[in-house]
Amino acid sequence: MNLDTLFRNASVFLKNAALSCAFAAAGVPAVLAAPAKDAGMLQSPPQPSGAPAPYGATPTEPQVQWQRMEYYAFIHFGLNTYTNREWGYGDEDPKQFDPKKFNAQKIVRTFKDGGMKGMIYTAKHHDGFCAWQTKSTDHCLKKSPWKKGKGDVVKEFADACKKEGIKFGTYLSPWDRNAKDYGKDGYIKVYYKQIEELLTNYGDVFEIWFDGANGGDGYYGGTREKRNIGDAEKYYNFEQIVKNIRKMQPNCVVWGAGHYGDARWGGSEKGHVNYPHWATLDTKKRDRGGTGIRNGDRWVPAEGDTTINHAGWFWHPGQAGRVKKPAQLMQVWFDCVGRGANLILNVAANRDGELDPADVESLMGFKKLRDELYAKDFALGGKPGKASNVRGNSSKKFGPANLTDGNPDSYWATDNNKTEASAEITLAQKSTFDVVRVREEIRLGQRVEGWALDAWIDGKWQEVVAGLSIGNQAMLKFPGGEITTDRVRLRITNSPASPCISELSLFKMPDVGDSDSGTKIAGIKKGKWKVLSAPAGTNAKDAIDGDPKTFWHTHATQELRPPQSLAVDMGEMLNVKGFAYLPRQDGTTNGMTSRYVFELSTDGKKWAKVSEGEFGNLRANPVEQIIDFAPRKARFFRFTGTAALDKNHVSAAEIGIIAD
Ligand code: FUL
Repeated sequence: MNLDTLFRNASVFLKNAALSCAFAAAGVPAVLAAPAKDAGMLQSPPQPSGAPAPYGATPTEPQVQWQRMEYYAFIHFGLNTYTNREWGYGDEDPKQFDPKKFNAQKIVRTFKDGGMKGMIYTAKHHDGFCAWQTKSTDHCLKKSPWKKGKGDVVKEFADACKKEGIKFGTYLSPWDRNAKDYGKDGYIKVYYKQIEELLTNYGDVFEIWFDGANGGDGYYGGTREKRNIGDAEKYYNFEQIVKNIRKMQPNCVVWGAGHYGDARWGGSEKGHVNYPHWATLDTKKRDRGGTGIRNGDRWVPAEGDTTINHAGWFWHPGQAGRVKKPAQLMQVWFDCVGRGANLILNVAANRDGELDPADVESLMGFKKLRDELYAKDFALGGKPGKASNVRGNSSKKFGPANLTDGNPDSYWATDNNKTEASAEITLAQKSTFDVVRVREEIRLGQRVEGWALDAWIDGKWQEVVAGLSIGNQAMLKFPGGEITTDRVRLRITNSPASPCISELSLFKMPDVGDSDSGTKIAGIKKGKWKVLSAPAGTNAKDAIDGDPKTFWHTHATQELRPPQSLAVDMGEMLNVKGFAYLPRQDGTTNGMTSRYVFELSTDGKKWAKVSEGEFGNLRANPVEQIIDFAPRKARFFRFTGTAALDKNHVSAAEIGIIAD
């Protein structure tokens, strides 16, 4: 399905749907092109005299400082932690929230030890439960047994961040499946109040997240209905929200918020962004966030988001074996931070309020690999050699020595008409490396579109790697592997404006170890399984063949609309405790099941319903869903998809069974 159809058909908006709507909207006033420099907002240091004019859209200073953070934590922790859900319906009882061992400082210290520069806490997710002492709703901690209703998770995290010296940020879902007025004017007041509380009572907030998943069914004060809000940007009035935020916290980076925000989604929940990668968006063109828009009129850099555990954003029982390995996280690092975006990595807290040991182990393994990668910058302190051009002949201000001085604020620049340029660096000694990182002085815009690194090998210059965009940084591994040399040359091959390059670094890639995905299909072996019944002409076997690439879908000659069922004979009586649904993995959401019914039987005739519910967030994060229930003897199971995300059929890559 193409993206346009996706945006049109989605009944639940994607996190960036607000963005896409914004781009479609005509007549956006030019004044919105760049975030206004509000009172109290950090100001960029002055450029040296004779500096090049900025090219295109440029960042505010808070955006520059934010991009330099590179990496911070996400922590999903709320009522969903206790219900094994990714998206709570809004009717969950706050009494379930009772983390017996929650220690914010221990968690924050773990993040800090993992090299994270901050953390963002889900103060309220789509289910509407507020994990702070709010006056805006009673669907909050006041009704939880934890600390006798007097606890405040937001405060504990914010205070712990201050103590540990990392930054605190917050996520406040606009979509609220609990609020009775959601979709009406009344909710907007409630929501503004929540923003105000979070931004005025807890000290500095470095980033606030406005997720784009909006509208759909929910509890909504007991009405249990579907509510659509139309244009999210208009309904929430993000223009006003951002104005309010600037007054309360002028240095807070606003994530999402249609075309009023300061930072954008990276386009998938796998953490990576595309290459080339642009920090700009355009008020009139669409982009899912992964690439950005070259020469767009607004500076809105990307943040790649992913979760360390394959189980989802919230903690789920049995997730210990499903953690991403350090080697995989390293790949995400290169494909996100190495392309100029920031990385937000989720590590969920469990029902005790602690991080899962397997997640922490991987987090630390990942840190170790990055430490090894950055242990030595072979270019640092390197001596400048021949440069094709230095701006105004002023080596002190704009010479290539700035490339290797370790100071991201100084840069090598050329005269205005010299858009193709090169600069040589002699290294302190002959060195072996296989990674290069370059940075632009982004305060002057994202300029370069093509560059290459040459090395002096066997008595001549040889190109070892070529890149496209740079922006905050471009970090590339050499396709031909490591090289040994004491002379390199940076060549700017394509740039509409004179280049302003602030850093050139050279690193040696560590041995990252096992890069096996760590994703195993859950459940018992399916050797004896046979399809008992399925809609005629559909490839039901593909849902139980153990191969995640093949999938069953009820789209034979025509679409067979939900509900559609698949019944399986497992060949023996088992004590069944749960089931797993792996959505199709081919990048398409057609027939992806958003609601299901699951039944068991001892004879294949009489069925008992053991579970019914929703798979939340599959559109953005199509990972395996594991649903557990009270154990029950059965030889047969029946899976029914009762609603689909897109198109009118049901699909499944694998159905698994959790049994003794
Ligand atoms: C998504 C949400 O719907 C997920 O539940 C999660 O919070 C993720 C970070 O963003 O859009």
